[in-house]
Amino acid sequence: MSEYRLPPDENIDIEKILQDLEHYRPRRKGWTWREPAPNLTMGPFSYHDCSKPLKDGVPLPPAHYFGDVDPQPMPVITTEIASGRFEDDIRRMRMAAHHGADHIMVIRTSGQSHFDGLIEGTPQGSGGVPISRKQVRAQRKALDLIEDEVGRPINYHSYVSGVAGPDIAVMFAEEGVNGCHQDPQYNVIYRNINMVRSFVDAAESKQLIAYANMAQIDGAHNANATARDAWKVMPELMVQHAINALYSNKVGVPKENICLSTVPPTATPGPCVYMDLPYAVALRRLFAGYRMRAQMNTKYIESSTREATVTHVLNMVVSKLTSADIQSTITPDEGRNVPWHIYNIEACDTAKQTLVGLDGLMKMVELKKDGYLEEKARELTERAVLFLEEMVEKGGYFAAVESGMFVDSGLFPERNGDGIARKADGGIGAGTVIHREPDYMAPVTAHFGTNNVLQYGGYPDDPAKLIDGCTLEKPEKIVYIDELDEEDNVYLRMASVKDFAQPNATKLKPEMEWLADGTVMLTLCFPAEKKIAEAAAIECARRMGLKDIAVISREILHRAEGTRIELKGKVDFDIDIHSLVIPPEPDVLDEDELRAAIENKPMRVVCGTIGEDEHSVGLREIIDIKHGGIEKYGIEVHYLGTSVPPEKLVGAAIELNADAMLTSMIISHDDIHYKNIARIDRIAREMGVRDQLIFVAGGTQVESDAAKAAGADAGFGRGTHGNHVATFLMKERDRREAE
Ligand code: Z98
Repeated sequence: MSEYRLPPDENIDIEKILQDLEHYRPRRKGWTWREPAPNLTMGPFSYHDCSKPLKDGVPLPPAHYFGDVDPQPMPVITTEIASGRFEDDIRRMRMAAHHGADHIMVIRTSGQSHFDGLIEGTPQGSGGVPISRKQVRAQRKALDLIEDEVGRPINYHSYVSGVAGPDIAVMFAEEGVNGCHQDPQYNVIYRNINMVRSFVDAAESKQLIAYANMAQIDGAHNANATARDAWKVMPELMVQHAINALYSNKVGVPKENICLSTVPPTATPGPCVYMDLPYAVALRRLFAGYRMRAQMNTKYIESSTREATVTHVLNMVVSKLTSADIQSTITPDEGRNVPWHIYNIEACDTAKQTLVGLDGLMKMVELKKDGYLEEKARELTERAVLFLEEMVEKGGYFAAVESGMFVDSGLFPERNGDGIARKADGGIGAGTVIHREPDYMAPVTAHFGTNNVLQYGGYPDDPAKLIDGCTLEKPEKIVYIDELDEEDNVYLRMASVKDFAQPNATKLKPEMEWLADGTVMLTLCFPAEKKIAEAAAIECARRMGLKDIAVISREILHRAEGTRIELKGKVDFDIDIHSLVIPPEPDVLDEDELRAAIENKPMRVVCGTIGEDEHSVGLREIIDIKHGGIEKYGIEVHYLGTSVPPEKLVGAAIELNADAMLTSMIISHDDIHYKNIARIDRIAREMGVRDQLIFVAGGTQVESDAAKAAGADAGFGRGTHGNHVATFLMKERDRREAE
């Protein structure tokens, strides 16, 4: 086995992952939940329902105010990855794991449901990745390394529905896949696969899911995503959950591995929590003991990331008020169809931020046990029971599907006649189920039904013993196929972007989903109506040299006054890494050196925010001893206040015989900050004191070079601390004295 370990600050080497895959064996099988961390304290805070922290991760942006804490909520966090190239997805998995994902769902290439066998090799997919043994192995192997790095097990997941369900289930059990979707109803309703075949296949698949201790997610949420009025299918959703949950449990999957795929069915601008919460309460009550996988509502997602994020957050409020064992973070990806790295990561952060932000909520609030919430939850349950009764009356599930009972957009028992009807003897794979012959023998572990090994001298409790173990116990019996397609495989794809591949890349290109895809996104705002703005945005992108331009979203700021356009395009140049000019890290003297220098030779500064600028917080951070500002080193600071006129600043510097002037400006409209810098410089020159005064300008929008060009000696932007400014003042004084 390879000894490759991930270097913490270097890129993953995909070539190393692909080496020796033939001999890779999964190091564990089965699903892992997060470990609770009761009484967790991190930095200045105590948490109430968080899980064990990560060994290494990327905290939320404001964490640096709080000692870089990165608390992890209790639910397993899912990220769905679907770029079509598994080798690029591995890099995204590493990013997602560092942002808190521990459930990686790999979407399949479109049409894989209808393949009636396994795919081999690593062809490129569309809308997802062709799931094959090699691809699964490579990703599971990479995840082993990634989980060592973050210090938490990562669950790997894909789909077992479809015509080749049992074949895939065997492969997943062999390869240590930790979770999967499996629901025969999905085949029947959405993929038009024959019902009899689907339910027989499901028994076999579920047996393997039970054997490998995988978590299973059902497909009920698809009714929500498909029905015309998604919120009206709530009773049916419960029935679909019930059918798959009970069927799985009877086959042998333990309840705690059976996850209901539940979606809050409504979305804004509907009063969604008012409608979704009773449903969530009813579901959790009816299915106590099963797990809840809270998927977000994707049915109504449009292309605004902001809007999708709010829906995600509202969905998680429902999760928090009820429960979620797995929280999905599908947010902008599925709805917007821009399945990019950045959206996976944003959505993981949205989940982490929301769930941690709501930590301890249920210690303070309680759902009402009477009134609307209870009555509505009860009403929905009653409608579901009536649905089930009608199904039984009709002659069972198959008859009910034939009559179009499912995915009808009426709120049961109301019917709209727009359900999806399938024939029991129709669909893909119809007539392919045959009775076992009396001498049928299956000397394999985890097979549904009779193995018939006894008559061949075998042991019914250990049927594979007859052949000295099947592939589940003896992975060396697996026939590993590297590649089948000479023109469509990972080696060729990687060769085509060889110069860009880390760790030894020589070139860089921006990317959104694939190495060197060259994709960029632009946000533009035009003072025009939608159609004009869209055409103008495309023209802008064309003149900027982008290729393959496509608009992603349009948002009206006002019908005539403004439209916001987001578009994507590709750049056709690449950047030579070695030609890049990387600015040096800020030069910072240590605290003792700074103190000693000031003690040796005191320094006095005058400062203020300038012009019409009332924002004093940033400047305070730089000067106040409390915030680690320059006073701390003994510098004498004269704070003149806010909105100080430039003349007054220079005048005060002369009057106090100061060594330096410090200004801060946040307002940057019409470049007023640079204009004020130029005025201060000019006044100081006119008064003949410029050479005696060091002049430092700061503010969030201040760029060092532009500030210098405008007339300051230095400019300090976002992220500056007192020690940066103090170091500059010391060094500049020394430099001037040496002249
Ligand atoms: C999700 N983003 O669930 P093909 N089986 C079941 C499914 O629900 C799905 C598939 C198979 C969603 C994804 N679900 C939607 C029960 C898909 C997928 O290969 O696309 O047909 O299988 O998280």
